[in-house]
Amino acid sequence: MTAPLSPSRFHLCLLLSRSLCRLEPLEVLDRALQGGVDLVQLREKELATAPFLDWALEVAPRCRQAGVPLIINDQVDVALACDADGVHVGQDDLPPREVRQLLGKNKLIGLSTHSLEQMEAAQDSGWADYLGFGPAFPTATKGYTAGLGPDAVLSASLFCRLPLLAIGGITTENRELLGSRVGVAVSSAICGSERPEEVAARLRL
Ligand code: TZP
Ligand code: MG
Repeated sequence: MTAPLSPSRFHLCLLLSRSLCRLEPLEVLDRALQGGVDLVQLREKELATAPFLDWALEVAPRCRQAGVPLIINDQVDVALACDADGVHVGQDDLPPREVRQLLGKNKLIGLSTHSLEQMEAAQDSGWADYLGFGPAFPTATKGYTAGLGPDAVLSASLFCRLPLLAIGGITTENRELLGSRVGVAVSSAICGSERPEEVAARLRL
C-alpha cells in the first residue's frame, strides 16, 4: 500500500474476534464484507503473536480482494508483517507518535478515546487518522456495565474534526440513536450473528 488512505469514508468497521464468532470466522468476515463493512479491525486479545500473525495472513488477502482496509489492534509488528493498512491503539498502548514512526506516513492510525478531553488531545497532537469513541452502550465484550450514551456520542461527533467511529454495545436496535453523522465499529452484533451480512447491512445507515 503506497498511497495514503482516506479514513473519511468509513461507515461500518467490523471488529473481528474469532472467539466471538458463531459461524466459521472467515465466513463471518466474507459475509460481513458482503453486507457493507468498509473497514476491518482484527482484534485478538487471546492470541499470542505468532498465531495472531498466521490469522492476519489469512484475513489480509480477503480484505484486499474486497477493497477494504485491514487494521490490526495493538500490534504494530503484526501489522507490518502482514502489510496491513494500519494499527488501532488505545490510551494505554504504544502512543500514536511512536506508532507513526514505526509504520510510516502511508498507514492509518486509529486511537480509542473515551471523553471529549481525550479527543481534543488526540486532535491537537495530530498523529491519529481517525478516532474511536465509547463505549456508546454497555457491552460484555469489554466488560463495560454502562455506556456514555447517544447524547455523548452526538456531542463527540459534532466536536470531532477527525473521522469518528462510535464503539461499544452497538446493535441493529440502537444504531439509529447515534445518528448518521457518526460511523460505528461493531464486534459482537456481527460476529455473534448467524447472518452477518444482514446485520452489517442494517448497521449501515
Ligand atoms: N472498545 C470499547 S467497547 C469495545 C472496544 C474494543 C468492544 C466493542 O465490541 P461490541 O461487541 O461491539 O460491544
Ligand atoms: Mg489496545
